[in-house]
Amino acid sequence: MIRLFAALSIPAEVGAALVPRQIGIDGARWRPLEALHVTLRFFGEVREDVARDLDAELLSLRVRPFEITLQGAGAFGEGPDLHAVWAGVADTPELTRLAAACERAARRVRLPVETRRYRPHVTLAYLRRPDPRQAAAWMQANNLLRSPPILVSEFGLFSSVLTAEGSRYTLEASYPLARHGPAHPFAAEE
Ligand code: 3AM
Repeated sequence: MIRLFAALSIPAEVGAALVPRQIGIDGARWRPLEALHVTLRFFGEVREDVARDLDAELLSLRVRPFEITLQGAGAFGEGPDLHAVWAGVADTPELTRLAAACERAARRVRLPVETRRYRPHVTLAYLRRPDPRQAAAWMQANNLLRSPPILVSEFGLFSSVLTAEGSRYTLEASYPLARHGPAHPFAAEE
């Protein structure tokens, strides 16, 4: 079994501008620069043969490159349940369509349907019972965050391994938008 998700990587220079914002909440597990991403679809624990099918489905998606802009800041959960703070993504229909295409790919390989609404974001920290005043102050201080436009010309399939320091992600395959090339490890095993 392999724990997989599809995501957009954040360019290093955009990520580097987020790092200075990773302060001000005691006990927060701030995510390292290399882990910053916009999840398109979390697939969960997947059998290797299903992963190969999923890889083929993602490879067959036909989506044109587009731009996204990171905008605003927010949190998942409320009060004692507040468990993550993130940078938001400005409304982008193309991004919603790409996420929906990943959802359809997941359904074609018979993974369980995702019922939650897609809310694109870049998780900056995971939290456990943070001081609510610190969390509120962080959101207020970062609410005007806005990145330059980010060209999305590919997306990735990442594996995730849980470690003591948090999840460690590995890029397993990448899928150029518009025209898809080779070099896909799951397909190569066939
Ligand atoms: O995009 P972020 O970093 O917020 O929270 C996990 C992370 O999201 C999420 O998938 C991303 C890569 O691990 N994730 C983990 N378990 C999940 C689940 N059961 C989940 N998303 C939905 N359902």
